[in-house]
Amino acid sequence: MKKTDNDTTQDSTPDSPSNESRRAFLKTTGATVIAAPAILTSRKSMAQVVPGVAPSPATTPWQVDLPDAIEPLQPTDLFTDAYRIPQGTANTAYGECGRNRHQRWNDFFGNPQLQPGQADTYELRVKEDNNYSFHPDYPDQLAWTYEGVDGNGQPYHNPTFFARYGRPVIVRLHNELPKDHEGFGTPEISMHLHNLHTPSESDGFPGDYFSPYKAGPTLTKPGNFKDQFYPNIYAGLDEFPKDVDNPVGGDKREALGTLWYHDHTLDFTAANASRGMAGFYLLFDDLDSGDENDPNPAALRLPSYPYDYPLLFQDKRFDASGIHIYDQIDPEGTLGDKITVNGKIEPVLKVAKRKYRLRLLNAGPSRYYEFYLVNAAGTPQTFDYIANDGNLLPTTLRNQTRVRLGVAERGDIVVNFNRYALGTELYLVNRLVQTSTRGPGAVQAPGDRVLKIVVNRTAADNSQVPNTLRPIRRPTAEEIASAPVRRWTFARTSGLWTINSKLVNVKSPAARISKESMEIWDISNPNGGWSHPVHIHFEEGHILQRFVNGAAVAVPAHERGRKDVYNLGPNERIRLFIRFRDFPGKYVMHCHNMIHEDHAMMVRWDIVE
Ligand SMILES: [Cu+2]
Repeated sequence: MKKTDNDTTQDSTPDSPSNESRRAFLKTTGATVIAAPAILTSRKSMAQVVPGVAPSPATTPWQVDLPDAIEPLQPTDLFTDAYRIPQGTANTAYGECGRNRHQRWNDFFGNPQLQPGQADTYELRVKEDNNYSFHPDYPDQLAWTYEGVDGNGQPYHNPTFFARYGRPVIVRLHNELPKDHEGFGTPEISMHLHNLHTPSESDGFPGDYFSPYKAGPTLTKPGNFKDQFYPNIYAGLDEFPKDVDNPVGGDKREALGTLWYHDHTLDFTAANASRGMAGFYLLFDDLDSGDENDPNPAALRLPSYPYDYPLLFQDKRFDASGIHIYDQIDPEGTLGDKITVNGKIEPVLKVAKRKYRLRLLNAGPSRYYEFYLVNAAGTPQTFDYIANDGNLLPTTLRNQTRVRLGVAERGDIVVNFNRYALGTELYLVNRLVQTSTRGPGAVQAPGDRVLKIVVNRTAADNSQVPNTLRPIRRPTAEEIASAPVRRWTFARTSGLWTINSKLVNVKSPAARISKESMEIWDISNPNGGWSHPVHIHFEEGHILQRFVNGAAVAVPAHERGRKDVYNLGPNERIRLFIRFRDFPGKYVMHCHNMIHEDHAMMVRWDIVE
């Protein structure tokens, strides 16, 4: 194995593309932003400057019902247009942006063009919706969302993918945002599927943003659309090749389950994701099969659709007239004080008297949560904690009462509503106090009610929650001893957010890592005032050790599986073990507090042959 330097510094130039584009943005928004913090509202044809941020106007709770079940995204036939059949190389002649060619395309499909039946094909259209409702007390307003098609052929926002290991997916992402817009966000897009084992060119790399008019620095041409290829193989394809005994390919212990997609455009991730561009991608295999009636004795038979229900939380701030606002210039951003659940403020979920799998996702931009399920008296209720960061834990954590989530972190829990009488009302509350975008404060009861749950019907239940979930491949003592150590420091430097004292440079990697190697990443937050939920793209890691102020502390039980988000609190340091496999190319690590990420706490690293 190739050794890397023990002390790597991020190789970034002062004039990074990030700085250039931020300067260009400041220029186009005019001199007023220099004098006062600018709050750009999402109201069409209005960009107002507000000298401070008042609390969002009050709302009447529990006015809107969430649907009883999540509607799966329906596939689209991509073979009807002979000029735009999915292919390995970018179809720039017919409107695709200038992406790199899909890696291993011929291994998967054996032909330059996709053949019918070889993959599940979907389309998402990123569009402006001028009549979006967060809450009936607020006016209908502008949102930017991914639009898909439901089972009735109707368009809907931010659809949920139901995908399966061994079944490749092609997503055709159309950019239909207006060229000229008012307010925050940028109409160039780059969609990241967090944290699928996705080849670089389909990873939603921040420099791969596109529109019909503009291409990011790591693309060769603008375009109307971009095809993203999700192989849905387990990580470790070269070590565990596809064969008759391993029909999917890769290491089955590496299976992912609860994933989410969101915009990842350089400098504008917080703004664009906050405007609404985020949704779920659920991935199943023969163990976590998505069928609680599965006759396969190996299947876990966890609660399944329609009792498998993803919940996406985003914090947002609204102005006095109830219009969503966000400051994309201030490096401290805007802290939301209204928590949206699947895009709605204080909604109601009506559930059947049986077990549910609830998949909780902190979709940012910057708030942390510590959720409790409480009864009407505020008493915490127990549940099983089965997956963190989308990965089924080795064993079920029973009788849990809280789920703490940094930005982008996921927690899957199973709640047994059969314990409650029909008509029982429960609440999901957030007890974590947070008053700035720098990080969370103390845990305080009773907390804010963000979702009301009403048990309103009966239903059969053949699901179970076994003690043993998915086996884990922990690194051996020999692997840990021989792995080179790479150090990354997340800090505030001259009022900006940096990694190893540098801002991001998407054009040049700060690290080149050999394919099929393994390393220990030692990441630290030497500051006392901030928290950083650190996300590493493409490969998951195992937390080996945690330190606070230099002293070793226990790794919590829910962090002892595989992770893709590593919460670095004030003066914290983490050592993690990570492998680099299968698909060379450019990837990033960044703070997933999207405000820190945009201001430019991110680093490009490459896997090289
Ligand atoms: Cu951060």
